[in-house]
Amino acid sequence: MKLIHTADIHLDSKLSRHLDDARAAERKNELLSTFQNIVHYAVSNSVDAILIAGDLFDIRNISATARDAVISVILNNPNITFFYLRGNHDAGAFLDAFKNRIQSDLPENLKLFKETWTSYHFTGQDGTEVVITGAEINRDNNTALESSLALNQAECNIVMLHGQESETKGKNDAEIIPIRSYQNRGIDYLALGHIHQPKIAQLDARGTYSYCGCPEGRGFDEIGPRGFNLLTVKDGTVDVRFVPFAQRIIYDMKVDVSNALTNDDAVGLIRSAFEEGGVLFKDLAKVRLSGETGIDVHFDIAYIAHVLNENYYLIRVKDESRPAVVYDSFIADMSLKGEFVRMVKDAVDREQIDEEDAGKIIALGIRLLSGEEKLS
Ligand SMILES: [Mn+2]
Repeated sequence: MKLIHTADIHLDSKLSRHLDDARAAERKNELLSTFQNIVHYAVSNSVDAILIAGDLFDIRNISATARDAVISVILNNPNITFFYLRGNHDAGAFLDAFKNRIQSDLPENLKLFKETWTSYHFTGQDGTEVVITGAEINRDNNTALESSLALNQAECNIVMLHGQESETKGKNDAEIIPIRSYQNRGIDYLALGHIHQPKIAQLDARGTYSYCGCPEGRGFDEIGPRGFNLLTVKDGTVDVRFVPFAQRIIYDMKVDVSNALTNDDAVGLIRSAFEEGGVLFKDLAKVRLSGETGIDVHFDIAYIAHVLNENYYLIRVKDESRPAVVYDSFIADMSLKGEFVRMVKDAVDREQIDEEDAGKIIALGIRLLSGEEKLS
């Protein structure tokens, strides 16, 4: 039997923290189409069920577009069972709208959970059996959930929860999942949602636990490959594999530009770093220029970003490089530049400023004295 574990899709996310209006609108649609594509993947790969471990929607007022798309995908795929655990961002409004739309009870292939444990005995197309148990954590029930979980050790058990994993025992004050409390309880796979960074780890001698992460990075704080977990249940065990699936990957890259003399040199180094790192034209990247540059090198990051943005979906550039401190080349200079460098070096020797600041001061001073830069 094959199952998909997804979570934190956050349909209708505003995305405005990192993206301009046009791209935010486009990424919002991409979140929705990625969810639909996950279902298409399930259909074409004989997946029996999709486990949604919370945060399917981002806000309480769900758009008609997202609501209708999710309703259609559930109604149009009766052979796929959707185990939908509502997370801390989800709304009951969706389920009300769903019932309204079909003027009857929710369809058989949509399974829900409540604030106490609910178990579903589920049989796949190949006859494999699994028990899927879940509960929706809130501020008041998490210690009760820990103590009331009762699984049949003889079954293959998948447990679904949405909350923050914690080393320590849960207090009744937050959506906390104390992982240790779920050890040696008969869990084969603990399907979690809430943390957006994918993670697969050993739960105990028997089981695995995993945050599958959000299927699309939504900003420069959600970097790296995103996708879902494909679970294969066989002979009472659950094998888990992360499937990269995001339409665009978001990167955060440090690029050493020590050897660049011009903006276009820097662009060239960034392009090479992108090629090496597998960054595609459709991707997003935050590039941090690093290293020690020549004293008369000055990067125009707006220009560098502009050139890269002609090819890539979205590139942000930040200059974290610093000028190498090269006293020697000016120290014997009889000009005003030489006098200036000697003055700064003197301040370093007397520990009035540090080497890093000295580098920046010298670089700016030399440019000013060369007439390249105006004080503003
Ligand atoms: Mn979330």
